[in-house]
Amino acid sequence: MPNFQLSRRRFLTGAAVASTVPLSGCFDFLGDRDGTVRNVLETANSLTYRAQRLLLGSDDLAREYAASEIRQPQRPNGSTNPRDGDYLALARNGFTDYRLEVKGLVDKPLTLSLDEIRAMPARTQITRHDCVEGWSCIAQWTGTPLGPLLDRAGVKPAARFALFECFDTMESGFNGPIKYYESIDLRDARHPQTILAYGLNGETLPVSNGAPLRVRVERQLGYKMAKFIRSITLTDTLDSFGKGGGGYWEDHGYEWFAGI
Ligand SMILES: Nc1nc2c(c(=O)[nH]1)N[C@H]1C(S)=C(S)[C@@H](COP(=O)(O)O)O[C@H]1N2
Ligand SMILES: [Mo]
Repeated sequence: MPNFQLSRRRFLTGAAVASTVPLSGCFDFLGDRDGTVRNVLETANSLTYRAQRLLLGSDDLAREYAASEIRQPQRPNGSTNPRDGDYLALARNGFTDYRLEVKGLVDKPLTLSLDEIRAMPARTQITRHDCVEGWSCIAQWTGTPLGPLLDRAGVKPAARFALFECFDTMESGFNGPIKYYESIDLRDARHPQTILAYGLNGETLPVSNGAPLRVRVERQLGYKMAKFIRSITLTDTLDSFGKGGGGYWEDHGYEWFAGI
């Protein structure tokens, strides 16, 4: 990333912190990113989504790393082995019968096989995954950029969010199993590093990390990056999904916008 952008962001970040609430500890996103996870949480809680959006801009790239900086496997977290029958049936077949559905506020709903998705433009990036629990991993992700895929479906002007529905059950609710879901705004959906990943560290994405498809949203925390994606719905409201928080963990109190 060019230097002037870095210093612009550093300046703006500092200014915003000074003008809102006092935060403790290191707050340097650039110099000491490893120390920021806990502060990131404070940030997400303290600054409004709108303010973070202004600071981060729409298309600044998350830092990318060299292959030599991959020091450990991507640590599987959350659901690592879905037991849902429909998922197990697909997994048994190596996901040849898998179809990604793209639906909702689109001109042309899509049903895409993995082969079709792998034939689309691909992007490989080495990035750092920050989990809200306080650990990070650097890994190489390969997938197809989400923006052009959405263009294929033709997103209607009223759409504001891309919502991911997943195969894995988190708990049983009154009306049946409650499955993982997540959502991002269209700005993040169209960000150049937002990909539907099917490859991890040069291999096929394993079940434990979200096979056959998981999203990478590199400027947000790990819980935003839905694994085991079965569909993407374009929507103008998050109210009609789960408890309306926009994601499984958001419905349990996490912030919807988890910028880092
Ligand atoms: N479907 C689904 N997606 C999910 C989760 C999950 O439990 N189910 N956990 C989230 C959390 S909290 C993290 S940190 C990452 C973990 O991704 P990894 O297993 O590839 O490290 O996935 C996120 N996406
Ligand atoms: Mo996480």
